[in-house]
Amino acid sequence: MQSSAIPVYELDAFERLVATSPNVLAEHPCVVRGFTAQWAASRSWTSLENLTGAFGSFPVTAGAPQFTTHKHAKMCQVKTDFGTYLRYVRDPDRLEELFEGKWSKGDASVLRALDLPLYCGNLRLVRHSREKVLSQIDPLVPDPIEYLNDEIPYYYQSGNHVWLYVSLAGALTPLHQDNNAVIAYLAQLQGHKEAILYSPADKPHYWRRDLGYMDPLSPNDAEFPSWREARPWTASLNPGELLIWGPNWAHHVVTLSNSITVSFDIVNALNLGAYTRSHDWRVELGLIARKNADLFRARMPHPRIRAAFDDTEDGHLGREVMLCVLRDALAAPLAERSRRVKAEMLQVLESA
Ligand SMILES: O=C(O)CCC(=O)C(=O)O
Ligand SMILES: [Fe+2]
Repeated sequence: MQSSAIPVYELDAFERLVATSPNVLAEHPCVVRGFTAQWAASRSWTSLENLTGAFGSFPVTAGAPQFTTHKHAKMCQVKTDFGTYLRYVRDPDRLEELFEGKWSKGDASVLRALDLPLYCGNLRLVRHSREKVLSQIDPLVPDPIEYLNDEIPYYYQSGNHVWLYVSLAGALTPLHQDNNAVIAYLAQLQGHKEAILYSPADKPHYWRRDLGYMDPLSPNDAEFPSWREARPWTASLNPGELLIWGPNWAHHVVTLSNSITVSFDIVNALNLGAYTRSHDWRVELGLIARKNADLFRARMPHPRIRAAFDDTEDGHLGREVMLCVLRDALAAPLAERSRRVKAEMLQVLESA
């Protein structure tokens, strides 16, 4: 299908659009200009030296491509720390020396043959100091986009929802959907990227359960015979621009010039039900509960929680913990907005 250029708005025009059409992100992604300039991160996170000082010791992996979403895709990967990854970004020719003994998939010679740079996309920024990190990207969303993140129990623990991407020209994030049906944005602080997005309604044409996602730059006719029926929505992303998309939109992102990007995940009225029905946060919450079993058992002395701890399925434990937290919260006085969110989550979870 004919591709569509993702519409570009100045911040005030985008804010008027969202005010009159709150569900616009379900219709199409948007590029917004003039939002990130107000962030402290536009200055503090655009220096690799600052980033090394703030996050250099955090453990990460870096892959080429960032991860794979097709059964037959090849990949290289190293286990390292963010500071070492940033040294690689400064000087990619130090590949062999920096990652000696760190390869979990492939090695330096396979990587050179793949002709893709390593790309780290799993820095867990918010696990350690949420306020310090969120204050750098304040305000978190353009007015009047609503976000209910803070009303969702364990939101920032049961999933990574703030991402910092530092990437070399050529770095690839293959086509995928984000976990937990979040609304998400890419805020470009430095360098350029090119993104191709597809509506969830077109998914039968670009995804197969047995294979995964197609490559939008080189669709395989035999594997995805109806790929022409899927409409690609395209945008090039320049410094100071924000690309925002609705729940379950698939995206493929190529870094065109050395780049720094912040990504943030949003839950609001558009996707609270889909978020609640997702499996990903349940598994993470179940794992947190298992790691802190004594604390969770003591706080939630219920037979169903006890039984869920004996169940081997982390997602089941996560769901039971959430049910318990929601019921306890709703039994006490709550602000109206918080009550509304938790009541909807409880209703969705009880009926699923
Ligand atoms: O910027 C990229 O390379 C991809 C980012 C992405 O997929 C995301 O933030 O959801
Ligand atoms: Fe993504």
